[in-house]
Parts: sequence; structure tokens; C-alpha cells
Amino acid sequence: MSPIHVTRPLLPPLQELLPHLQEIWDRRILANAGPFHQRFEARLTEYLGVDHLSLCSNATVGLMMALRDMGGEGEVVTTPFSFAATAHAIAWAGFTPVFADVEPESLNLDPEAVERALTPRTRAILAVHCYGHVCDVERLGEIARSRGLKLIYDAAHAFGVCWRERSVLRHGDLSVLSFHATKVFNTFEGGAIVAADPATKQRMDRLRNFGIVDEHAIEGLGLNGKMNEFCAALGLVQLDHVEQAIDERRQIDQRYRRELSEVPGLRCLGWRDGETPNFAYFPILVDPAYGITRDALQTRLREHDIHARRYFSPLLSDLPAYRHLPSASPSNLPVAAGAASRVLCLPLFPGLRVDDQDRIVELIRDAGG
Ligand code: T4K
Repeated sequence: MSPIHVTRPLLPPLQELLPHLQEIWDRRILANAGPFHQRFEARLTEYLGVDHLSLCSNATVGLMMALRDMGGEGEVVTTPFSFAATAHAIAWAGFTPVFADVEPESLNLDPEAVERALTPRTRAILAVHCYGHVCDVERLGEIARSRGLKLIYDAAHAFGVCWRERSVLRHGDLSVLSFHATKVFNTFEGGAIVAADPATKQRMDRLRNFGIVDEHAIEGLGLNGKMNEFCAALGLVQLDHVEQAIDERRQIDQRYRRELSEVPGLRCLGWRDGETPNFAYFPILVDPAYGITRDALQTRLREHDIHARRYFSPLLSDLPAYRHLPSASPSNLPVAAGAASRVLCLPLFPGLRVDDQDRIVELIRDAGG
């Protein structure tokens, strides 16, 4: 039996991509906002229901650009319960991360903890729609507006997610998507920055291309954050398949939920009313009542070549780069710390076979004490 990983990339039939590759080969335009880049950017903007979107090379660079666009220095309040890219982007952009705790239900930033973390040096809030679950966008929006702060969303997990029937990417000043191989929608590597207004999109377009305005002028501190023609062509083809992929994800999610929700000591993370999810991850929280620990359950599954992952443990506040920060103190982050010690993300991807999922469920049921 082959191993079952936490995810497996979505790939379209190769034949659908080959004509696009032929076009690239014929044209020899490989990069720098070529024809596939332009077509994919336009189609994705429409598909996601947003107004202003800039493709980029990956979400980490997208976050760095979104943050660096603020200029200057200061603090950015963020969650410790995320992938390393979230805090690293803040640091690379020249700001200091300040960690605030998360809410117990969603494991997203707790607006009250955000308020407590604000200081005169705060410049922005960087919230993460963790697992594609929608942050408390209304309250975070109010806090940012009333304090004159930028509100940026790490939407790496939130491709296609809606809140109250509109794209969640319409909230905040900027939202950044990831199209990494492991995501609901992938272009091998890639990402996009969604902006609230055309002027911000124009700044993002320049930033990702070294700050080049035209042949004679380069403004500001740009970098190379461009998506290439191969990734853009793949993105166009992937768009034709992503809805079916999300539907398959929904069915797998529902089966896990049905089979695991009654297991004592296990909690499946759910959504708030008003969310249209993308089923990006299937996190469970393993409580003492389950009988064995999260780590023991992960090991048990691994013995059967099933590779569930501890997204997100360790907390960002425990990483050597950040643990010296006053906000990284465990007493400041009890909810996040509890989740990091109990969370396990189960395999979830289009193509996960029903019999394999049944096997995973059975192992989890049997492993509990
Ligand atoms: N913000 C958030 C909240 C994020 O979660 C991420 C990325 C980012 C920002 C940054 O986005 P990008 O700059 O990457 O666009 C994985 C991904 O590498 C990472 O992109 C992702 N978050 C994170 C949650 O998960 P690892 O270290 O777990 O990856 P890895 O290589 O162990 O892959 C996990 C499993 O996926 C493997 O066991 C097998 C499978 N896999 C992976 C790859 C790369 C495949 O089957 N094929 C593949 O090509 O971080």
C-alpha cells in the first residue's frame, strides 16, 4: 500500500496543459507579465469575485510586499497559530511581530486579544484565515478602522472561501493567497495579492517587478515576486477543475465529520454560520478524554503509513527567531498553546479513496482508550 500523506496536489490531465506549453515554446515569452499571466490574472479576478488582484510568485513574497508597502517600521499584531511564513514575512518586511491569542472555536485571532496587544508602535494587524476558516472580519475591521491601522489577511488557505455570500478576500486592505502545491488550488508555486483599490494593485504590480515604472524609472524598494508563464498557464487549466476538487473535498470532510464526531475526546473544528468553506484541511483536537495523546495518535497512524500533520505546532511564538519577544510568553497565548499541543490535521485531498478514508477512521476509533 502506498503512503497516505496529509495532502496530494491537484493536477489537471496533462493533455489539457500541453497546448499551452506549446504556445509558450512557440512564443518564447516565459516571464514578465506575458500573455498567460494576463489571461490568468483577469480570469482569476473574475472567478474569485474580487476587483483588484496581482499574481505573485508565492504567498510569502506576497505578504512581504503587502507589509513593506506600509514603509517605515513598527509592530504588526498577528497570530502565533500559523505557518512560519506569517511571522517571517513580518520580520523580512522590517516589522516586529506581536503575538495575540486565538479564539477557542475558530483558532483565528481573538479581536479582544488584538486590542490588548496594540501599542503606539502598532502599524498593522496580520490575521490568518486558518484552515480557510473565516476570521472575525467585522470586529477586526472595526479595530483597524478606529485605530487607523492597516488590516492584512494571510489568506493562504482561503481560496474560494466566502463570508455572507461574498468573497472573504474583499475584507481588509489586502489579502494574500497561496497557490503552493499543497493548497486547494495550486500552480506548483504561486500566489496572489487582492487589493481593496486600484492604486494599491498598481503599487503591488510595481513592487513585484523590482519597482520598475517604465524603461527609464524605478521607484521604491521592489523585488522579484513575479509569477512565470508556466505557472500562469497551469493556473488557467486548474481553474476548470477546482470546483469539482472542492466538491470532492466536501464529501471527504462530511464523511470524517459523520464518523468521528461521536468519538469521545475528539473535536472536529467547524464553521460559523455564514461561511462557505473550501475544505482545505481537516483538523481535529485530541483531548485527554480520547485516552491517548495527539502525538501517540499521530505515531499510531504513521505506523500504518498514514501521515497526519501537526499544523500548527510548534507555535510561531516558540520559534527561536521570536521566542525572545515579550508577546511570545506562553502565559500570553494559552488558547493557542492548548491547540498546538492537541491539533492533528488528517489526510484530505481530492482522490482520497473511500476505503482508505474508512481505514483512517477505523484506526482513529480503535486507537482511543
Ligand atoms: N501562510 C500560511 C498560513 C501558510 O500555511 C503558508 C504555507 C504560507 C503562508 C506560505 O505560502 P507559500 O509561500 O508556500 O505560497 C506545507 C507547505 O509547504 C506550505 O506551503 C504550507 N503553508 C504549509 C501549511 O504546508 P510542509 O512543510 O508541511 O510541506 P511538506 O513538503 O511537508 O508537504 C506536506 C505534504 O504534502 C507532504 O507530506 C506530501 C505532500 N506533497 C507536498 C508537496 C510539496 C505532495 O504530495 N507534493 C508536493 O509537491 O508545509
